[in-house]
Amino acid sequence: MPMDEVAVTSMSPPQKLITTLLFILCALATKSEPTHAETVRYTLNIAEATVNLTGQPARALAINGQIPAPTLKAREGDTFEITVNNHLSTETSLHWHGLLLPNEQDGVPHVTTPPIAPGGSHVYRFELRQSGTYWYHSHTHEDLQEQLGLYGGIIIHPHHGEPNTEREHLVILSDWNDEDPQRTLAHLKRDGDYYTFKKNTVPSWDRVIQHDALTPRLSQLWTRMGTMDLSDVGYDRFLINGQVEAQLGAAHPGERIKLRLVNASASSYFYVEFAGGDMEILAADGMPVVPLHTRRLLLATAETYDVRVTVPAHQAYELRATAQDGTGYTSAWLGHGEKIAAPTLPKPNTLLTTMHGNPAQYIAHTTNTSNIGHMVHGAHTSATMELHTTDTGHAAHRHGHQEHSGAPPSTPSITRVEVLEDYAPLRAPEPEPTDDRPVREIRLELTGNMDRYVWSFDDTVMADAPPILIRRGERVRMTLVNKTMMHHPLHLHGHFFRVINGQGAYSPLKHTVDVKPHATQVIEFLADEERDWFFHCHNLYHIATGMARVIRYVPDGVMEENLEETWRAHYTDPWFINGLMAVQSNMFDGHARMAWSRHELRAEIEANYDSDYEIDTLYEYIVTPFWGVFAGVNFNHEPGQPTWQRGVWGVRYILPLLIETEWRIDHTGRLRFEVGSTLNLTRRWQFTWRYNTFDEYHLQLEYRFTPDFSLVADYDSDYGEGVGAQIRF
Ligand SMILES: [Cu+2]
Repeated sequence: MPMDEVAVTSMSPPQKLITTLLFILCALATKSEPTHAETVRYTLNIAEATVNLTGQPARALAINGQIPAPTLKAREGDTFEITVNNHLSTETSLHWHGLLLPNEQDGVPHVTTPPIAPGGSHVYRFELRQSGTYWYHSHTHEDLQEQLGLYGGIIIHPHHGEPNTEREHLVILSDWNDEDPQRTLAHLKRDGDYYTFKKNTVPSWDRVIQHDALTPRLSQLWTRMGTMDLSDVGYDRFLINGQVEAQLGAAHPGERIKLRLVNASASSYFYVEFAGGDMEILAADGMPVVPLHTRRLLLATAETYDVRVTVPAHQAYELRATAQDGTGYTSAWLGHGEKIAAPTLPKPNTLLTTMHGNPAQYIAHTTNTSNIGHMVHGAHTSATMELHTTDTGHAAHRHGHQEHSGAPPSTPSITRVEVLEDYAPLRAPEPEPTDDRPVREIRLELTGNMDRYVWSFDDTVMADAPPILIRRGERVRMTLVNKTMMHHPLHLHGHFFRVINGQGAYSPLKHTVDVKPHATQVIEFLADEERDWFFHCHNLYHIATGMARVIRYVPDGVMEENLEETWRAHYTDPWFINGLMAVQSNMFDGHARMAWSRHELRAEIEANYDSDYEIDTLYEYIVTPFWGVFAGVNFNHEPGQPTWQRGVWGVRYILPLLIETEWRIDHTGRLRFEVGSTLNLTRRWQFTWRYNTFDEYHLQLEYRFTPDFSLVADYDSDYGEGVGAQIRF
């Protein structure tokens, strides 16, 4: 009972005496009871910072000068009182990821909590209703603040039970680019495959042939899905606790150490492995699970796991987090002495992935740790089972549990998995009590337009979609159907949900769920809160382009109109301008595109140096990722002739094999059909062809020095052959 809440109003003298005695008793009880709830205060100053993680100084954002931000620690039942001062020149916010709290404390600007203005402050105050490992981060996505360093850990110790005497470490994983994240988003908006050049994963035909991947590649192209994509961004560095390589401290042989793993990356998944042997998983997203041993654990963005490791000997053991896309890793060392490294994982080959497959790149890769595997938890190896598939449907089938059954499965059958990369073996220690709540079914498709880099639910960005309506007292069952070739880490604010994973009433509680490419994942939560809550993909570049929704409790969750208008303006897909300019010996070619959500304005000019030119200015409405309708004006000029101006209308459609087609008609009734595509011959060589029914054609060979600059050679039916240079912007 917090003292400051004891209100003494007008009372008689005996009442006053009794109240005073109670007050003293209460105060004495406070002294003798060390676990009494307290108010835990922090002051967090958000400001610009400079980091040097690559040898070059780069702009970052920090809290109290730290990246990660200070770890917030308290006990369950305590009250956090956190003063946040914004020293930036832009708005900011902080969200307490995974914490159950009153709606207005949740920290989503323009949805639950007002943004903190430049120079402004905000005091968050809420009681801690849970224990475990959580984290906090900026929820201001417009300038992608989380990518720049605004994240930190939260550790809440349980109120009851034995205090943990084991040594423990917080391990915060993140990803880093020196490039400003707004540039990164602009690059992705220009070309969703932009960073495949940097990562050397261009799905080029030389690699297809080299990897004998013709069938899967043709299948990918036929379904127009492109290649599986394990991450959109090519990062410079991956970090543990803000460092490329971290030292966690001393460790003694036989000592059991608890590691609180937090994936605070903007858009990276990590495989985590300990060189000293298995990890024992104790909790997922802060909630305890039946202990499960594993060699390697896949951590989706925004998830947390508590694991326990046992130190084999007087040596330094690596805890390695390898980015899922295989482009790098970060290490933390436990103990001192001879260094024992964790294995290097092979780079995944996404070319070999088809729509219903998985790269399976890490299957049974246990080589150089097998010699120490027996030292740790050897008793469990008899129950070892390999989890190869990433398809949760397969997993459920394999375990034979009923998906939605309230009946507890007989016995937990899995105590160890080699690689934990789906949720099937995770099991809550206590069954969920049965109830007869009404069930609300919600089906959401996870959608994206990789060509234009727009991410969404049901092909609609948040700004264009109504809130998802639920009622207090319901059981909400969300069926999440991933229609894309990417993983999406979906996060629900203010609630825990059950990940329906085949464990029946023992389905684990989480706040973030990875939905794998082309997989379906069901989650269920009890609607016991009020007002509006955010539900979104935790890939920062996906939320920034619209992959989010408001989940609204009705009727008491109705928000004021002006607040709703605010979030509509802030949670849309922002517009970007991009294009190219090619200066060649025979012609000039320029394209500019301004694109946002389902809309696109385009201007295209082709000209020679003899005042012969053609200009298209068009507006296109994108109906689905595969087709759009457009209208505009075409200008055509030839020397000695008057300039033609024609109104044009048409349809653009992408055929299987990613062949682009366009039907257009002008106001004089002339119909034109055009077809063309671009082929990546190698990482650097590209070939583009285009032909239309006016017998015009264009062939271009391009050599890319960077994704921005190339040399080109072409032949055009109107302008002849030429060579030149091309820049993209
Ligand atoms: Cu996503």
